[in-house]
Amino acid sequence: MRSNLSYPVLIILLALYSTACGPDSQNQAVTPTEEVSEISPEQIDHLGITNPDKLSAASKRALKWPDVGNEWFGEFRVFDLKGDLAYEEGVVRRDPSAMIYEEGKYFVWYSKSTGPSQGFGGNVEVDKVFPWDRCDIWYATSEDGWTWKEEGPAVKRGAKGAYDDRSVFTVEIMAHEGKYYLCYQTVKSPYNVRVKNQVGLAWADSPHGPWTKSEKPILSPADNGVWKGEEQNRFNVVRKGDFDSHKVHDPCILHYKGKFYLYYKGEQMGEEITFGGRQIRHGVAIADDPLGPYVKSPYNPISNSGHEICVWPFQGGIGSLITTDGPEKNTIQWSPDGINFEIQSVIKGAPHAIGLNRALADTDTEPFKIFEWGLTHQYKNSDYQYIRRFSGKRRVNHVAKGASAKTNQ
Ligand code: AAL
Repeated sequence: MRSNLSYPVLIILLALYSTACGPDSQNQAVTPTEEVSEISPEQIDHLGITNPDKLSAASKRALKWPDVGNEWFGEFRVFDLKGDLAYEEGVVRRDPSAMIYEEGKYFVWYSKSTGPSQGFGGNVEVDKVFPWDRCDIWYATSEDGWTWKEEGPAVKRGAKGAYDDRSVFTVEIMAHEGKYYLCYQTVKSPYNVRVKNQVGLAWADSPHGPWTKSEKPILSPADNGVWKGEEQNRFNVVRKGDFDSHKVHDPCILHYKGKFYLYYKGEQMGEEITFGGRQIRHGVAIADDPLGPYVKSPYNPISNSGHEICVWPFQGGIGSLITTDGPEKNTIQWSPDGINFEIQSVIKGAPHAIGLNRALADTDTEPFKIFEWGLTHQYKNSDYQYIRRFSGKRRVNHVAKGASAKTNQ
């Protein structure tokens, strides 16, 4: 039976516990030294705890959960697009940017390449190693977000010898004070396993371009990792270095608190598989001017999980969708300052490589509004990916078939 008593301070000391009871005691949970304080009768009732004197490790964690409701909890559905962005055999279209709305149309930018990829087994000088290798950045427009017209290339690979001569891909758009900024990944040839990836920037006065490219990358990997041996093996390291010592990926610039926050995904030399999957973390670099210089935050990494960057301003802070890799994958997080993110909800799994709809109205009113609809990509197979549309909805109840949502929640 549940107790109605208040439990002002319950201190659980593993040291005390292990000497008193031993770790194999049947009635005690084995937990690290931990303090649980101020358990209210409401919390005990809400969490369904049987006996507050005997808290399992799971109940102790539950007692530390933030006091959030289901505002950040929701589900996604994905649909095919029409027109030029419908699946096209032999063509890769992937990693859509956010959408902006100009001239009565939605605009999106994306990576485009053709033909299958051969991987790293052959001659990387001539092969296409990944679907995102040998890409240029293209753009498309749509009046309704369903039927799209491909307008042509926006940013092409650089001339031989340039830092972006091999591929430009995984782009994001920022519209700011009448100007347009595309930030994107770059690779210089040869695209081998140990190649470093950087971030480039291009700007224009119109979403149709013409685009001026930065002469140098605006972001590069940390240079404090050390490869071991000469073999093209990214797991062999003398020292791994920072979370972004190998690659800086998935850049996305937000105008925030009068500055420009460039969020990105880091890949580390000597990446490991952890209990949450690949060791992937996000970082941020901040500039006073959209063209940079971008200075990496000393608080990096700012996530311990994730993959493609999906960030948006929300109620004075920044929201972030964390997918694919790491112990906190499939969570939506929020930070009051763009740096210190906390989990707000755990979701079933969201579409990957989301291109948010920056034109949606009232996205500050409730957290899931930003996911009303947007773009994503999907793998047809390992060679070909195509762009699709998602819609997301906050979820507030779980209703049995035939029952009413009012009576069966
Ligand atoms: C994506 C992104 C980056 C990677 C590749 C293409 O999911 O993280 O863009 O480089 O895969």
